[in-house]
Amino acid sequence: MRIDILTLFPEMFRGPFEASIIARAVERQIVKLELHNLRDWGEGRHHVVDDAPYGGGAGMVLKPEPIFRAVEAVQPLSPEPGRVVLLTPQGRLLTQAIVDELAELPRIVLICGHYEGVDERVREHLADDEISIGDYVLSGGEPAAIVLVDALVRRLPGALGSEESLVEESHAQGLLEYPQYTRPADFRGLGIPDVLLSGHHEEVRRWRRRQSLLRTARRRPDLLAQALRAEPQDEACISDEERRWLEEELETKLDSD
Ligand code: 6GU
Repeated sequence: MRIDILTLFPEMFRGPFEASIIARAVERQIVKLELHNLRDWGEGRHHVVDDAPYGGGAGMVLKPEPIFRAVEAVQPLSPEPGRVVLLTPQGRLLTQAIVDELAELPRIVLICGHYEGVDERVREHLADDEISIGDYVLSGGEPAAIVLVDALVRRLPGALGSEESLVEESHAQGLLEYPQYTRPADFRGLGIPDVLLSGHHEEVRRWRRRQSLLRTARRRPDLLAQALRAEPQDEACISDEERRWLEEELETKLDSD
């Protein structure tokens, strides 16, 4: 996969891209990450990229010309044109399903918005997709682009080591992770659940699954509702026995539709 990133702050990416799983994936040529400074396509001698909003108001708006020119210059750098994704708080909320969809593409071009916003014509006539990483305001799209790249890269074949992939597989999709412990078994008088020391693999598996369900029910009722609606072949799907156990534990009835 190739990801081109158009940004006014390429330096924000260097640290995150030079560490851990992303750096290793780049090294293994599983992903090609190309940073481009939008200012290179700025207007005039001062490479201006922003201007005041029509209609007045505070802040500056990213001008359309530098962004259109940048995309038009970057798309031909590789044979297949990339999906143009604008990172903005108005975008569709990023989920694992969206990450998995984007991870199938051979190429993506990310545009990082900044200042008070981006000229609407970029959204309407240049971007194929708009993504937000959550309902809070960032100063720019850069941290969101880093989040998206991280989530994408770990889905690419070969990006994770065998141990990391195993962790991925054991994580019930659509449910929160169960509690994890490592040595020592007694940390300052704080113990760990006995079942984890029992050596009964089936018991451990059942305990973890139930912890996942309980945690999801208490912290993310929205995710639990989705899992309760899942098809039987889905790993998140909750059996009748599990549902009854959960209802007892929560002392409440759960909707079955
Ligand atoms: Cl993609 N950009 C900005 N500026 N803020 C955000 C965001 C993006 N996603 C959540 N908040």
